[in-house]
Amino acid sequence: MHNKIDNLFSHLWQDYLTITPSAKKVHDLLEGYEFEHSGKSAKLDNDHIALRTFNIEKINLDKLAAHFLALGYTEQGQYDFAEKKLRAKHFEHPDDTQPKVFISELIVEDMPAEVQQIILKMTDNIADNAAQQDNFLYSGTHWQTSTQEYDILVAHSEYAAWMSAWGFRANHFTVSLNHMGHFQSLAQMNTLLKDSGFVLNTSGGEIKGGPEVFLAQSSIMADKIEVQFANGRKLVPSCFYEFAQRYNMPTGKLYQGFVAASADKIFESTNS
Ligand code: OOG
Ligand code: NI
Repeated sequence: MHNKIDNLFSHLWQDYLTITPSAKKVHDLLEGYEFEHSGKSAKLDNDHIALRTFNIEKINLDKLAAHFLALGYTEQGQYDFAEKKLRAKHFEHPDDTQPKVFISELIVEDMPAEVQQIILKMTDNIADNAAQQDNFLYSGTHWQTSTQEYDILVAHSEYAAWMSAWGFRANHFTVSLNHMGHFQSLAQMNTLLKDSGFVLNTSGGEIKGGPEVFLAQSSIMADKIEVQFANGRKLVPSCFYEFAQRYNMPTGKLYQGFVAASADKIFESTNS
């Protein structure tokens, strides 16, 4: 089972790296920094990944989640983002050294008619059983959209536009600060990131949440990558890296959930 989980995350990671040049740079920077300052060779620990989709039956949140349920994960939390027309669930493995998974879906029927039309056209030709394929979670787009369609989507939903450009893949990995020797706080890590030229997502502040909600999070803005659309190329946001510090609850157990108010702002790391 663990080999299968490792194998899935390794595919997701490789796919993510191909469109997120900053991720490799951040990864090397933090591992190097840990080694220099704590003397031990350090391997970064991934707190969680996130996946996105549309609430269209054949490819909805539950279809993506099925891949993780088959690997022993269970559903642990539900979140609503009324303004962004999104809902989400998070999944955990009984072995809490395995990364958590955050999956969201856009509520398509709550979008304006022209947005719904574009999404239905994009997803119409996807086979009913496509989401069951082993590689579905890192299969990218299954459609061709134009830059005009992207522009219509982006005006109404950054999330829908991101999906049109990138499809099914991890949109971020997350460095777990709890597993690092040198860094004591997210603020300290953010300073290193900024000094190294990375741009933080400042929506809702550089640090979202904190000890009072048992989870502090920050992220850098997504890289911008040229995408081949049906009618030409366009530079659009791809994926980003997140940083998370978890705190013990009064029970003495480390909090494993997410925080809706913070997640709402983390989504904006792929805004154009
Ligand atoms: C997910 C945003 C939420 C978190 O850690 O709160 C999230 C997304 O951008 O798809 O990852
Ligand atoms: Ni996240």
